[in-house]
Amino acid sequence: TPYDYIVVGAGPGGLIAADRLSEAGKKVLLIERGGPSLGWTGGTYQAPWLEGTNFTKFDIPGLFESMFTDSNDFWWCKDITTFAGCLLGGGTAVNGALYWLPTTHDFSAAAGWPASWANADPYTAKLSARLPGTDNPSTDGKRYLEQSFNVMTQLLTPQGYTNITINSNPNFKDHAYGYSAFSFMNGRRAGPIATYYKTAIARSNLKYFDDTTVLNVVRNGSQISGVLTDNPLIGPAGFVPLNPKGRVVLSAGTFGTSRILFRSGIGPSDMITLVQGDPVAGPQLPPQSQWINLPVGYNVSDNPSINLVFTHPTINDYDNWADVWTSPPPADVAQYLKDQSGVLAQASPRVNFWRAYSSPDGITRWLQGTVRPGAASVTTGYPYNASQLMTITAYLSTGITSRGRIGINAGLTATILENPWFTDPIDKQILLQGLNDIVSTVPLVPGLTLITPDNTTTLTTYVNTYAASNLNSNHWVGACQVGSVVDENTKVEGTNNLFIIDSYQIPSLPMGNPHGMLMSAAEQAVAKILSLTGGP
Ligand code: 6FA
Ligand code: ABL
Repeated sequence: TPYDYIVVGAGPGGLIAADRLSEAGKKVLLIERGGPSLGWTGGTYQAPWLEGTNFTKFDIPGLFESMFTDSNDFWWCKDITTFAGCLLGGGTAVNGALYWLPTTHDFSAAAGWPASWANADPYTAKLSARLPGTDNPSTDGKRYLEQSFNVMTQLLTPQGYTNITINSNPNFKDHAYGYSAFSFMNGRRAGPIATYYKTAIARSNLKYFDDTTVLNVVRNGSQISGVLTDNPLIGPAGFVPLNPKGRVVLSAGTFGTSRILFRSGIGPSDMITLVQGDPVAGPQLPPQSQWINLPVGYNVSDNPSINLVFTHPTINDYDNWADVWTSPPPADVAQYLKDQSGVLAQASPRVNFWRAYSSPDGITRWLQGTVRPGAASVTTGYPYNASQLMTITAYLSTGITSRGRIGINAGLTATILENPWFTDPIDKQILLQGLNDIVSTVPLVPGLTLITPDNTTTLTTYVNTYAASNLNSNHWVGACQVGSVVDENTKVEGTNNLFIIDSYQIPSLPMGNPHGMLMSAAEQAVAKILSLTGGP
């Protein structure tokens, strides 16, 4: 059966697209390569202490840190060399769920958007009506493991910071700090799954296929006729056709969407040549005369981030989250299972802060900090108390000028081709300045000790020798300047009916962790597509 719209990928972009298109009465097929995540979606990944409940690892916010330490980490895409979620919800099924309503700057010309995108407020309002977010996720209204908030108040107040409710004032992002906000609801992971997916899947005009990978779009020149998948149950030899006026929306994430484009003969010729050399994918390419040469994979950006690890006698780091999956404290389990309250109702972050920096090139760059009890790694010559760890991750955010390139290798694994961090030395200079400012008031906070780096390493040396791969923030966004890969309605240049709605079509990094901003962008993108003439 042909479809009006085929949406590829059930991450935040794809779920919003699928929900709004099906709400408009279109016949929609949503295809996801992974399986279910949350318990009510059919997910079954449970620790023994969850047996008999419908809570999976993905439902319980407090299990977030165990995503990185579980040996059975089936949810990460195995053919992408950075962290990416391959399951219902994509990154939002496994991420820290820090949730920030976008700023005006996030959709401005300075951020790379065409003027037709500048008024994002109605779309952000649509998003927050569905998913308000909370900085107080435990259902009993209490805050847990909040010791780091007091430490940060002592550290940041002398630097001129103001404590605010961050999502009540999205544009206040200079010398502002507050409680971390999340896309959780009712003490559970929610995001686009508990909202957009929930309404989409209930509609009879939406069909959902999971465990199905889209290999390429099938096209004759500029006209897409359908998608080829690895699942013969979806259609003959895995092919699904579009209606004559139908459209494909790619929402497979920055890496996944790029690979589908290459495999469809769209992108730089060096990437398509690699596809040509693959015995399975090569024969599916359109003839070379129909290749569409676009800078797919260029100009990608990700926040460079640097961890500072501290100890403070008041901090309880929850045993650094080490046993949270295997043997969490029984009282916390009982409390969570009773009414979704307590420590397990929140992911690890506790405090976020922002500061703006003017830079020698005239561009304002923002620094964002995320504070959590615990630490991913400690390198120190000091003796220290391992149950009193606190990490500040400092991200260089909006204004960053460094860019890199992603693509595929000969095995068609999606990978970084050129690192996107610190290609502009000014980015490094400003992040270093930010780190120096953060630690400038440590002597004013009794008991607070910076242990990584310790006193044998200056911050300058620490930054200069920080492993490039550790700078990764998992916040990949691409380049979509009009006339580059997509036009201002998110249509891929050189095609009639191929669209992109995901992190790939975001031109530059937003102020905060991106999933809130990119869901607002998805609301706007799908509205633009629906109002475009010539469609189904
Ligand atoms: N963003 C935030 O805002 N706050 C956070 O706290 C936060 N934390 C993390 C985090 O802790 C980790 C470990 C990671 C990896 C990311 C984090 N992010 C955070 C970033 C945020 O999750 C991402 O920016 C966001 O999920 C990107 O959304 P996209 O729509 O661009 O893409 P996804 O990768 O989420 O989804 C793509 C979907 O397509 C997946 O479900 C995938 O399985 C599917 N897919 C890919 N290729 C496909 C194919 N060929 N066929 C079918 N399906 C495909
Ligand atoms: C994000 O936006 C980042 O993409 C994640 O890297 C980050 O989580 C979450 N939000 C929460 O702030 C961190 C974990 O806290 C670390 O334990 C882990 O080592 C790191 O991700 C890996 O990138």
